[in-house]
Amino acid sequence: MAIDVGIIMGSQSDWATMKEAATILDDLGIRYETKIVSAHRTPDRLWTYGKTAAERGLKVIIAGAGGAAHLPGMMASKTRIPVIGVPVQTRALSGVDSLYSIVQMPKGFPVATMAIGAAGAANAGLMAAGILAITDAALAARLDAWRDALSASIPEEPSDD
Ligand code: RP5
Repeated sequence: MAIDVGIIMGSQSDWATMKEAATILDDLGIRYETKIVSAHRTPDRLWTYGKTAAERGLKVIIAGAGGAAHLPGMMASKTRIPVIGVPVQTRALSGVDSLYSIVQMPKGFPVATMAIGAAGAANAGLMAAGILAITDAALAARLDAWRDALSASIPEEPSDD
């Protein structure tokens, strides 16, 4: 079976955050791979990944990085496959550095940038699901059910517990 989504990250230390995207894809039955691909430490790996992503059949790439977070943008420069960027929260600047590094792409090479940290990674999984659901009715039904379940879990009134 073909892999639809590539989850890539700049470092092993990003995995705790990027796992949130993987969990969503697991919940929705979406096939994915996970790779460490660093714009600065493994630039050749980045190049090869971007160059072969379309021919390998990937449909969406989720890219997370922190600090000088060039991975999502560089990947978007190398492949036409939609790239969803996740700014990983950093200790020094709380992830604002990551966010600014990812979001301010020049015209021509977009990155769909999520929120900083775990919520952004989970939303990246949901965004990938939404893109894939356009052409996959069964996935669309699973995604609708996931959204309905989340809505149903929200109480109507606050409690002291
Ligand atoms: C970035 O530098 C990575 O994406 C990571 O968020 C950050 C720190 O990496 P480590 O020093 O923890 O490997 O390239």
